[in-house]
Amino acid sequence: MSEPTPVKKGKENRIGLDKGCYSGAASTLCLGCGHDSITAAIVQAYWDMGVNPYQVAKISGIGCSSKTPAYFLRKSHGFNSVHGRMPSVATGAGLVNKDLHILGVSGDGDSASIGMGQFVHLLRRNINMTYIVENNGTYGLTKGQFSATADVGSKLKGGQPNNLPPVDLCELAIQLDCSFVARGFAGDRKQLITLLKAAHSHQGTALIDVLSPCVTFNDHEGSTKSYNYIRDHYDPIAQADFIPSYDPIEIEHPEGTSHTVTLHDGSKVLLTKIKESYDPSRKAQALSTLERAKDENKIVTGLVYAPHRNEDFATLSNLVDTPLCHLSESELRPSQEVLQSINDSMR
Ligand SMILES: Cc1ncc(C[n+]2csc(CCOP(=O)(O)OP(=O)(O)O)c2C)c(N)n1
Ligand code: SF4
Ligand SMILES: [Mg+2]
Repeated sequence: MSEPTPVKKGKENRIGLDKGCYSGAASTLCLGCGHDSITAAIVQAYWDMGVNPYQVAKISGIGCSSKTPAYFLRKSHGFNSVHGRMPSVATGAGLVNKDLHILGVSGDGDSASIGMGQFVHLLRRNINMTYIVENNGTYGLTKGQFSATADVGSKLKGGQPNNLPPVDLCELAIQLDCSFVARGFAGDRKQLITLLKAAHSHQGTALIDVLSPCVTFNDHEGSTKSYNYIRDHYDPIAQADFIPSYDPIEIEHPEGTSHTVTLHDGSKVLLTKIKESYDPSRKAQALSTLERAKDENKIVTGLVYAPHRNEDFATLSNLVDTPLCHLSESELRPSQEVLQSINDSMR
């Protein structure tokens, strides 16, 4: 993969690249698919931030959602893996080269069904990455069966209701102390771009569960993952602004009406009060907010949980500063004496 060359004509971002460097192949998804809106938000967010596409690795599983990395960041590294196995490939890539930004893209089927075991352990390990679930409550690619995130009572196109309780990926992630948990909606591009920027600046796993209607198989009357249903039940917890570390940080909101989350690179997320002062570091509040919203038939979006959990898996594993992939063979191979002492310590 060759590094993108800065262009000096037209509109370029702070590293001199135009937006074309952040797009990809033409989408082959159905017209109006929520996943394409997420792609557009990713292009905008990464271009705005001036992320070097060459420093990003896009990893996905299988599904319409997992096809989307072909449609953005054409100059980035990419690996379209096996159904439900994005987390283990992302873990490997992130540990072997900790200088790369890992951007995982998955679906609700990919993460909440076949990949559930991988999803759970990735969050426990706090792998340094952005993890996007493009959640449409259905297996889009295999023509519209219920997925594990479908709500009780939600109906298939043919009218059959789902009678199994849904997996709420955000609640599960909070229980596992995921260090950044957000919910977005493909139809709210502005909020999603803010969440993507904050996720990128976060060190550790940043999960964004994005409600992303499947217009072909799950956008009808009776579905709780349709555009109309989500718009009617939409409830952002707070207005969120992202202030990157390289911008002057001036906060003007009066005391008690806002909450600021400082990210590891010094960037800030400013949550401005809508209904109540929301502190995303409190686990019980985060869980009760999601549960209360369900009782009230609402869908909460925004940065739901961001506890102070400092150490990602690479740090906990005591990795050396140089990315493992840049170490020479002699640096990687322990000497006979070192091997012997390791063996002796285990006797
Ligand atoms: C091991 C394996 N099992 C089953 C499949 C069939 N399959 C392909 S995509 C998919 C579900 C995709 O659903 P989701 O992850 O929600 O993505 P969407 O298409 O809805 O974006 C299934 C079951 C497969 N490709 N591999
Ligand atoms: S089948 Fe559904 S999820 Fe797949 S591309 Fe079409 S609208 Fe999108
Ligand atoms: Mg799906």
